[in-house]
Amino acid sequence: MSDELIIYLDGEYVKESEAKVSVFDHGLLYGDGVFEGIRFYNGRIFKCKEHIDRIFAAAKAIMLEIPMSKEEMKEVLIETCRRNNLKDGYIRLVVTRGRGDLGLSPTKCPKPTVFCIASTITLYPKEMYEKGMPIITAAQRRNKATIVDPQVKSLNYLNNILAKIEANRAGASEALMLNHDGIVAECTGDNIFIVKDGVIYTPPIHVGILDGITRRTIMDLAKEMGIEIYEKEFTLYNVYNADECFLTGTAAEAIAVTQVDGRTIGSGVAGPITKKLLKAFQEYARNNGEPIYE
Ligand code: PXG
Repeated sequence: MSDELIIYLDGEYVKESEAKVSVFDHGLLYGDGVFEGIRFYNGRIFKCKEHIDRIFAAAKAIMLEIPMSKEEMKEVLIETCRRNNLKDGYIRLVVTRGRGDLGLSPTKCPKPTVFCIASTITLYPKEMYEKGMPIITAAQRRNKATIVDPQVKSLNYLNNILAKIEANRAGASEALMLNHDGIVAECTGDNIFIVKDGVIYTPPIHVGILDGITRRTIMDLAKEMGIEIYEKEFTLYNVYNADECFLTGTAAEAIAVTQVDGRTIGSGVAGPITKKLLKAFQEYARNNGEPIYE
């Protein structure tokens, strides 16, 4: 058996070394495309339908017609995991405008490029879930929803990458991004939650954030547990003075933040609500999802 990954690319399953995209692909030339990052746990694709719905919605927003049905896309996700014999890992699904010419116009791109990678995932170290992580606020603001709406998980992540560079330079793992009005939006690849007096708050979509699938799952789990949770605008003041703060995302699941811009959050370690939600999330994620192997 080859130790190369098997990649889905435009209708075929090919070896990683043969999975090549044109230098004329507008995904590369202009960041013209959309993507998803999806986890699979214990042989099941987590929130498979939600991720497929989200990429179709993003494609619709940028007027990109995905050349397959949602059902066919589900089969691609499943088959890519199967061909690589994977039970736990991470899927990267990408749809670009396709190969065109050197002009901007998508009319020169007759066929979107679709590829899917299923691989393993590098996680944050385990201790970080106990100790929590330090983050910083980036000077870089989150894209305004009236420019390119952050709800579109597009191939243009420069905004977030610039914020990530600020985090790296400050020795932090993540950067918190504010919107144009200074309202807390999200991190570069995670949504943010704070806890105050037993109540959870997370920014609403309209401040300009990705409608995270982990975010929705955590909101549902909190409601089921009877914890009050609201989508509400807040500022850095509320973050600095929160009892707990945590981030959610496909890769991180739910991870505590214990320092923001040098201010210690709450007790300085992962708080009880964060820990309870992470446990519930992990339990839920390992027992729900689209089966890969029948
Ligand atoms: N906000 C942004 C801007 C994201 O890109 C999330 C929130 C969390 O959404 P989900 O649906 O995953 O709960 C994301 C998703 C990475 C990486 O390498 C992160 C994402 C996507 C791909 C890679 O950190 N984040």
